[in-house]
Amino acid sequence: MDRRTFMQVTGAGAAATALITQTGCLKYFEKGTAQEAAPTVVPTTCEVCPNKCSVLAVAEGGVVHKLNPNAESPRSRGMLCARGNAAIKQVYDPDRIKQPLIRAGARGEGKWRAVSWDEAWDYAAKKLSEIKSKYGPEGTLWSSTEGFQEVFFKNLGLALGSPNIVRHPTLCLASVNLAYSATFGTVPAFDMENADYVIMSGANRFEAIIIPDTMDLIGSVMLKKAKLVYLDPRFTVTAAKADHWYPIRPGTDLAFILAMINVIVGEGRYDKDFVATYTTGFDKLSDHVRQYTPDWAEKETEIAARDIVRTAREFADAAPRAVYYAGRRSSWYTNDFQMRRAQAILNAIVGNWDREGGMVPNAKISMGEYLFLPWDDPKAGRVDEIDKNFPLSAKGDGAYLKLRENVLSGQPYPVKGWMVYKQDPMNALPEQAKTIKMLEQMDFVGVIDFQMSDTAWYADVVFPESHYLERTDPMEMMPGIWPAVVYRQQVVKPIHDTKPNLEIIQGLAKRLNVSDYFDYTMKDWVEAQAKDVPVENAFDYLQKHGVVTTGGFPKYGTTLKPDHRFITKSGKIELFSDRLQESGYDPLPVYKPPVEPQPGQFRVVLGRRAYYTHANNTNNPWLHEFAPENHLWINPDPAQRMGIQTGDLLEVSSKVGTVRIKARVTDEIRPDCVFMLHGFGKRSQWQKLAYDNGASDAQILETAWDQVSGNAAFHETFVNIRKV
Ligand SMILES: Nc1nc2c(c(=O)[nH]1)N[C@H]1C(S)=C(S)[C@@H](COP(=O)(O)OP(=O)(O)OC[C@H]3O[C@@H](n4cnc5c(=O)[nH]c(N)nc54)[C@H](O)[C@@H]3O)O[C@H]1N2
Ligand SMILES: Nc1nc2c(c(=O)[nH]1)N[C@H]1C(S)=C(S)[C@@H](COP(=O)(O)OP(=O)(O)OC[C@H]3O[C@@H](n4cnc5c(=O)[nH]c(N)nc54)[C@H](O)[C@@H]3O)O[C@H]1N2
Ligand code: SF4
Ligand SMILES: [Mo]
Repeated sequence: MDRRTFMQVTGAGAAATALITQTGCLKYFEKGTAQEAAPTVVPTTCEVCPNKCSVLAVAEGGVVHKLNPNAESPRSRGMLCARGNAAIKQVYDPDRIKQPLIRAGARGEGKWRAVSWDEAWDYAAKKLSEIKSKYGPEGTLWSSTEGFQEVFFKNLGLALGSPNIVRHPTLCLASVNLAYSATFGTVPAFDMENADYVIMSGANRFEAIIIPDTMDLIGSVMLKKAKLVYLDPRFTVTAAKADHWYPIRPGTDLAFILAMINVIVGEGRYDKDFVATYTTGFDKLSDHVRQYTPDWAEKETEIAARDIVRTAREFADAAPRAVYYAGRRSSWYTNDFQMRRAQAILNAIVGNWDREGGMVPNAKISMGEYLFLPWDDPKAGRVDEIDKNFPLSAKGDGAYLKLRENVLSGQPYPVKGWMVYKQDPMNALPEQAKTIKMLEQMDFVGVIDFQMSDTAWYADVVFPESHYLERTDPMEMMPGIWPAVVYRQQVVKPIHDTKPNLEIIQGLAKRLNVSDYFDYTMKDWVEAQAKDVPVENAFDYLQKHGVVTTGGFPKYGTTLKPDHRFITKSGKIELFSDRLQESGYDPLPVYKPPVEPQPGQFRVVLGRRAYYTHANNTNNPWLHEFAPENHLWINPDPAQRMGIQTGDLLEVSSKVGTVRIKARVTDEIRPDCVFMLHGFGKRSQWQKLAYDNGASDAQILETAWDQVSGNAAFHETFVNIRKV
């Protein structure tokens, strides 16, 4: 497909509808299904973001020609977004990593020696073994982001005896997950399709695509005219589709929510039966929120008290078909947990739990499991000392920023080997200078990626994984309102000397004497998984269809029985939480005002646009057409005062770094904030389109984290700006 055709089908063409243009979504292939597909069509699963949309890949002569959506998926339905479509370009990127590489110059210098797989494995295993003998297995760190083959990577770290597995949640959604778990004992889904009233704090669903929520919102908000109230210091595409957009003062959403609770409780608009039957701590909540009046919240949020009162009344009246949507990336502020918990409490008191158009416990369908040899628990504690620092958080995922601090200080013990899978810590962590320091103090760094990320650029060994279109992965059960099992299978043979992660891990395991734990093939693994999938000849079915679901969803009300025990300490929905109190945290959300920028300073806020995933595909030439570089969004008021015009080159400095980036003067952002898109200003020269193009937000963002979950707090950075 040429560029012009791509732009047309993915919605950038002039003929596309307004919605498609803005979301970058592709909805025109609704009727393509696996059964109708020609023999060269392989059902598989997209790997370009966490959504895992179902794909029908069209290949001929070992070349992928086109990716179409697979409408059999109850989750992604007939949608494959611009990023998903453009994955073809990743396969045929001339600057991909084509064979294993060993560093030949200084770290970050970009000098490489192409080597055989044996040499790469031998070299890495020798280094990891040396580190293990000198510092113990805890001297090795294993960091990764979600993906269907992530399990093998994590397992190698665990089989070696390292407690130091660190995953992406504390850069992404750890605080929201913990807040809902602390309240309901679980993290629910939101029935956006059937909701009549939706409030969103900066969950930019028409650009930051989450399926099925994005498609459900298109249905409910755009077609059925459900009411959408959207709070964001930026005017996003979601703001454009909302009934009310409030450019809230950053960091004050908790004040807005507490004032809503104040109105709903004060006016007796909560669901009294539900609160009495299913929750605990209402009286304490009621006393607690008395101080948080709408007039008080107006001063904090800059949203008029009358608008807060109206929103509270409308929300309570629309309940249970009303949701305060949880959002996904909750790595914002240092009090993020409490802000998300207040949302959970607000949802609880209007009784939208497990109701159509409300919040729904995530449903699952069954899937088998391959039983591999278990290993002993690691002897050492985690280097991030998570038990001590974040006693309530998910232990297995670690706390990334605290971990980096401890590794840098060598406390409580040295960590000298770092293996990275499907992650780019150089860009995903704030304060890049610290990440570089951490890379530099390692005796060994190994990266498994399909392209030369900034982190790979600083590695000692780079293991090229085959692209998702070139490999078969484990199946995955995607829980939700419409749960499904999805399968990723090879569409074309690898075009370079690359391997799937399982084989990369097995090569290392053999040399590290832990092969026994990896004594299986991908086929063994997926066959075991397919065994319990509730469809006849499940393996065969998944090969033909790529996705399995069962009828009977959505299911509402399964937990609405007065004797239902929620997985909380009290067995009820905890408005007041003893567990939080016992751990030294506020048992009810207490508002603390955000830190203010000094005069002349701006707060940096982050967010997605529809055409890029993180720092992952800013080098994709098709996507590059949508946004060839990033700009600093700045409001016309300060811009005028500072004599800044669109296109002017700016120097942007925080306490930890300085970048240069061009201005975009726009009233789509508050005067006290600036915004830039992630994934530009790369250091890796192999990513030609993103290298030294625009600026990297990771270089100026400061290190801060949420107190309860340890989640990164990415919106706590203030910058000074100067025209160059
Ligand atoms: N500054 C800043 N930091 C952020 C964010 C932000 O917006 N701004 N967002 C945060 C959030 S919400 C998240 S989830 C994290 C995401 O952080 P990361 O997980 O680091 O995100 P990506 O940029 O997608 O990087 C993934 C890397 O995996 C590689 N990759 C992709 N597919 C495959 C594959 O199939 N196999 C292998 N081996 N490698 C693959 C890509 O080439 C890329 O180098 O970042 C967080 N950090
Ligand atoms: N196209 C695309 N889609 C994606 C991804 C992607 O990379 N690209 N990544 C996926 C992943 S891993 C994630 S985690 C999700 C993230 O999806 P979202 O959770 O929607 O997160 P962001 O897009 O980062 O949007 C955050 C918004 O919050 C606003 N904001 C900043 N501060 C405040 C504040 O104080 N109050 C309020 N109310 N708003 C504020 C920002 O301006 C921004 O618009 O998207 C997923 N979908
Ligand atoms: S939303 Fe787009 S990038 Fe993400 S899985 Fe679906 S098609 Fe792929
Ligand atoms: Mo994320």
